[in-house]
Amino acid sequence: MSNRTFTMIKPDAMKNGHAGAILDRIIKEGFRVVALKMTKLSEEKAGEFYAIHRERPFFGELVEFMSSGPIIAAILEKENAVSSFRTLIGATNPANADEGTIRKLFATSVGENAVHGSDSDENAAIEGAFFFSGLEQI
Ligand code: YYY
Ligand code: MG
Repeated sequence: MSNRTFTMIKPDAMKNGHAGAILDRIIKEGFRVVALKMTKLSEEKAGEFYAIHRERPFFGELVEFMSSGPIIAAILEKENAVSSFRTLIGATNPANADEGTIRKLFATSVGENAVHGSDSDENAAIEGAFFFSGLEQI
């Protein structure tokens, strides 16, 4: 089991001023920041990142939203990082997210849900490498 996951603070949370609170919560929950940057995805890059969802009805909106403003991308380290972080962020739809989770606290809607979290060790590695070179990982 890998001890790393990958996250993005999405454009809604950035625009709504929640980036600091979200990073603070992540660090207080015991995740170590391995790599971190603010960037903005082009539509092409957002489509590439979410290629697995290409056939889903929400794909167009997802790509438009994820390229609509800056994001913060980060690689995080903690024991059991992928599932521990998925628990911390809560369900995809904030209406179904547990009390106290990041999505319950900060998400706007199912589409604009504040944060990304990798769903497997394999995807965590792929997604981390999408944004960061080995030299950028401390
Ligand atoms: O991993 P997670 O982000 O919780 O959900 P996914 O099922 O991987 O979907 C990725 C992304 O797509 C989700 O965070 C918001 C968006 N989305 C949507 O807009 N509408 C849906 N019904 C499902 C997902
Ligand atoms: Mg997912």
